[in-house]
Amino acid sequence: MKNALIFGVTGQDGAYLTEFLLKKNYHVFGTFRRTSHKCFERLEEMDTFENITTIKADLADQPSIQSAIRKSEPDEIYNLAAQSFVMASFQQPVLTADITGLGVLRILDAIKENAPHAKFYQASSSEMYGNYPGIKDENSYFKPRSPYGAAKVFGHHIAVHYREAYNIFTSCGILFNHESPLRGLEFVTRKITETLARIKFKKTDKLYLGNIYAKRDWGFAGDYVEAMWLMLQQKQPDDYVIATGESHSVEEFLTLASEYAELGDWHKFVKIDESIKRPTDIDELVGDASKVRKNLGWKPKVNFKELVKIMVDHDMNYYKERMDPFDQIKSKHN
Ligand code: NDP
Ligand code: GDR
Repeated sequence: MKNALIFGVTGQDGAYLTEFLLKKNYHVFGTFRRTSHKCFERLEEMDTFENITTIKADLADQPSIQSAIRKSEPDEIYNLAAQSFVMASFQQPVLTADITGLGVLRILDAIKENAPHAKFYQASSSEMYGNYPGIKDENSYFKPRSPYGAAKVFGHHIAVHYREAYNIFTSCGILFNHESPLRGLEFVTRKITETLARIKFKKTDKLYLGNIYAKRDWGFAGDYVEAMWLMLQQKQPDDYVIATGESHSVEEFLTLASEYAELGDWHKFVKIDESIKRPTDIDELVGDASKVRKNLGWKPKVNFKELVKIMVDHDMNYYKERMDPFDQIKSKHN
C-alpha cells in the first residue's frame, strides 16, 4: 500500500483526488487548517472522511509541514493548498504570495530534508500565462495578471528548480479552470449554478456578476485529478498542460445554465456589478493538452455542456430536498 500526502485535502480537488486515490488503495493523509467551523464538508459529501488520516498543517508554518511529512512517510505528495481565489489575491496580495508562492518552497525544503525520495506534484495554473494571446502549451510565455498568478509562477519555477538542483521528483500540472458541484461558491461557475437554484426556489431574485465576456477553458475536476496522479506514476518528472482545448465565455455558461434550469432569459435577473470586476483580468485562456494526451494517454471525459448540467442538477437538488413539504405540493401543481 502506498502513502499519499495531500496538502489542501479540504478543497475541491482534494476531495476528488482523495476519492480517486482511495479507489487505488492508497493510504491517504490529508492536511487541514485549524478553523472555528467545520472544514470537512466536501470529504463528508464524498463519503471519504472516515477513510483518511488528517493532519493539522498550515503552509505558513514550516514545523507543521515538516511534521506532516514525517508522520505520513509519503511515497507521493500532492500540493493542492493555496489561497486560490484570484479576486482575493488583489485584496490580500502578501498573504497570497506567502501561501500560494512561498508555501511551495516550504514544502519542497521539508521534502529535501525529510523525504527526498517522495514524488511531488505542484498545482500550477493557467493564470500564470496572463493575457498573452494564443493557445497555451508547456512552452508558452508566463506574464501573470494577478498577485495569485505571480505567486503561482514562483511556485512553478521553484518546483522545477528543486528538480534540477536536488534531483527531487517534482512534476507540475498547469491546470486550466476545472469545476464541479464541489467548487467553492465564490468562483463564477458555482456562483451561477448555486444562485440559479436559489432563484428557482425563491430564496433570492438577483444574480450579481462582473466581467461576463471573459473566456475560460472549463473542464471537470473529477477528470483532472487523474492527470495529477498519472504525472507521479512516470519514471521522469515533467510539466504538463491539462485542459479541454475549448474556451467558453461566462455569458455562455450563464445562458446554458439558465436554459437548463428552465429560468429563461437571464437578463431578467442578472445585474452587472462593477465592483466585482478585477483591476486586471484575463480575456481568454485556452490550453493545448497534446503532450499529456500523447505521453500519458489522458483526455477529459466530461464536456462543457455536461459540466453545466452536472452543476445545475446538483444545486437544484440541494434546494429541492430542503424545500418545505407544503411548497413541494404547491410546486407539483403549478
Ligand atoms: P480550493 O480553494 O478549493 O482549495 C484550496 C485548499 O488549500 C483548501 O484545502 C484550503 O484549506 C487550503 N489552504 C488554503 N490556505 C492554506 C494554508 N495557509 N495552509 C494550508 N492549506 C491552505 O482550490 P481547488 O481545489 O480548486 O484547487 C487546488 C489547487 O489547484 C490550488 O492550489 C489552486 O490554486 C490550483 N488550481 C486550481 C484550478 C481550478 O480551476 N480549480 C486551476 C489551476 C490551479 P481550507 O479548506 O481551510 O480553506
Ligand atoms: P479564475 O476563476 O479567476 O479563472 O481562477 P473565477 O471563476 O473566479 O473567474 C473566471 C472569470 O469569470 C469572471 N467573472 C467572475 N468571477 C467571479 N469569481 N465572480 C463573478 O461574479 C464573476 N463575474 C465574472 C472573472 O473576472 C474571470 O475572468 C480559477 C481559480 O480556480 C484559480 O485558482 C485557478 O488557478 C484558475 O481558475 C485557473
